[in-house]
Amino acid sequence: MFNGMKTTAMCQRTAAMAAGLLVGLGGAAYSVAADAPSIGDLQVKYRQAMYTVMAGNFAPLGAMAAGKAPFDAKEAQKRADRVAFVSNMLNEGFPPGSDKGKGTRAKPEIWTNRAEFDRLMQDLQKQTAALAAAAKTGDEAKFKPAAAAAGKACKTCHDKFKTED
Ligand code: ASC
Repeated sequence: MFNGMKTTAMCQRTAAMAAGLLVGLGGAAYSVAADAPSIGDLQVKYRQAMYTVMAGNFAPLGAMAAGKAPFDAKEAQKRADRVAFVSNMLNEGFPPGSDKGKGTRAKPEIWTNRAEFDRLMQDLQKQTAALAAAAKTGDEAKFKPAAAAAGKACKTCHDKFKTED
């Protein structure tokens, strides 16, 4: 009888603990799920990371092209190669559904007017390839207009498909 009561009490306590644990875990699982980035959020993060690499490498090129930094042929070639390389990856940053990710400044028109977006992206790829080729010559006179043209390709697409900074 005593043992039986004890067992019952223990069972109840164990059951209560288990229930508490489940509620706790359930709550934790719920809050993790609520805070977890969506696939769209992650796609936006990846996209923005690529553009951060683009900007980080284009900045010294822009400075050299504008005469704000001395022309350094080796540096120009290194940065231009990177910009040209990453420009060929950017398309992967705009899969269907990634129009809705957290913090994006990409306009919905990218997904509704894809042909125009693709055209501007191809122009960027062409201009950055030309910039890399110009930088490779080591000739500042060839580098400067090529950098200006690549910067213009960036800006043309931003003006059309990116919301204001
Ligand atoms: C940059 C940068 C851009 C482009 C653009 C070129 O360095 O961050 O978005 O160049 O300003 O016109």
